[in-house]
Amino acid sequence: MRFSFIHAADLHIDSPLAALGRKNADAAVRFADAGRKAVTALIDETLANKAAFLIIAGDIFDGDWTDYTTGLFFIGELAKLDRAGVPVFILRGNHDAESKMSRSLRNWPANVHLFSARKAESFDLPELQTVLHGKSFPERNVPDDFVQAYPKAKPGWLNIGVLHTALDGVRGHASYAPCTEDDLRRFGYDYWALGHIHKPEVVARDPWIVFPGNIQGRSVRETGARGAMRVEVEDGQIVSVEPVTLDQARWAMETLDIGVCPDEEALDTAIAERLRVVHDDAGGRPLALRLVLTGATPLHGALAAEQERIAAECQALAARLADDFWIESLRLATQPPARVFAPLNESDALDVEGLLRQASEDPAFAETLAGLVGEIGGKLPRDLAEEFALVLAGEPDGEKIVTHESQALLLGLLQKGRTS
Ligand SMILES: [Mn+2]
Repeated sequence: MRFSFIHAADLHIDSPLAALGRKNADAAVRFADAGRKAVTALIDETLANKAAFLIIAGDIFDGDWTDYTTGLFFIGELAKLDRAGVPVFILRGNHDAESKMSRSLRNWPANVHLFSARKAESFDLPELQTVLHGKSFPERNVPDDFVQAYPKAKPGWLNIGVLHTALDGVRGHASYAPCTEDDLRRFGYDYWALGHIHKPEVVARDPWIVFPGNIQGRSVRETGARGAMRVEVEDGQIVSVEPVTLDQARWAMETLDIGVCPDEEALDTAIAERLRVVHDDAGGRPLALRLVLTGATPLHGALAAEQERIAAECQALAARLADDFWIESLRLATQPPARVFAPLNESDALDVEGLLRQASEDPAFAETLAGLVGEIGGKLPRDLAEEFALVLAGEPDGEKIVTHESQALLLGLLQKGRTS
């Protein structure tokens, strides 16, 4: 006997996506629609796969609804599965527990099985020799031993545990219903259908302990493909667990080393190239990108001085690829080039003086210089080093003064070199 099921979690229906609104109203609308479209994609995927059932392991809603349209949208989607005879197993997570309105609606489609919040319960699917165990969050905070109330495995059946948990709490989400992999192993289930952690992760394969992640990234902290897991079962054994991509808008964060770019033209080329790769990866979805520029570059000062224009240039390059490709933000993490510290008599076209002047206002440069001052101290003969340290320590802002003095000295030497 062969069948499949779909495991999803953390739909957070109608929760607002991070604001792009002020920069681009069209973008904001398309991103806002993505959350609901991803839910529709989940239902379509379940139907197209002829999945035996669908599991949603909590945080279906983000909190209380502003009105009933949020609930009615979800009910409408579930009804599509009901008409196709596909059961849905749902539990409430910490976010749902705060949604009073979702509890006030009575007329859910008949295929919806909601795990009780009063006690752990099991739903049998005898024709599939499969049983699902689960418990809803009665309120936002649950006792730490929450999972201990789950029932014993049913021997000879495929046992699935549905649980909303932070697991061991190392994945950067609030620690709800904490437990360890070993806690889960002891139950002897075949598959733990978890929810709560938004990043997809197959935590273990024996038994399967799986976070499908959220179905739609909601901010630049939730980058990359998002969706659900498709689980294949053959003769009572799980034979594959594969992610299915469902997100309808994509967030990305890219770091680009521009140390090799001698000028803005080269910079444009490097950025355009990277934008094309990121855009291809997003598969035609609306895309929001945070771009971080790094590297030691002669453009450092100019970029810092004109950050707004450079961001606009990036947006202009993105617009060449698609009208729904937005630069969420441009972050500069570049450094002045090492050549600033090169011998002064090196003949090159670089405006060292200009760079130094720009760099003198740059905290990163000041830090580098302070580091060098420290290094010099370390290399001096012991008695001189002691005196050097006393000079530094004797001033309230010793290092800063030395830094300024070194800069002044360098500039002075440069000027002298030019006029002589
Ligand atoms: Mn949660």
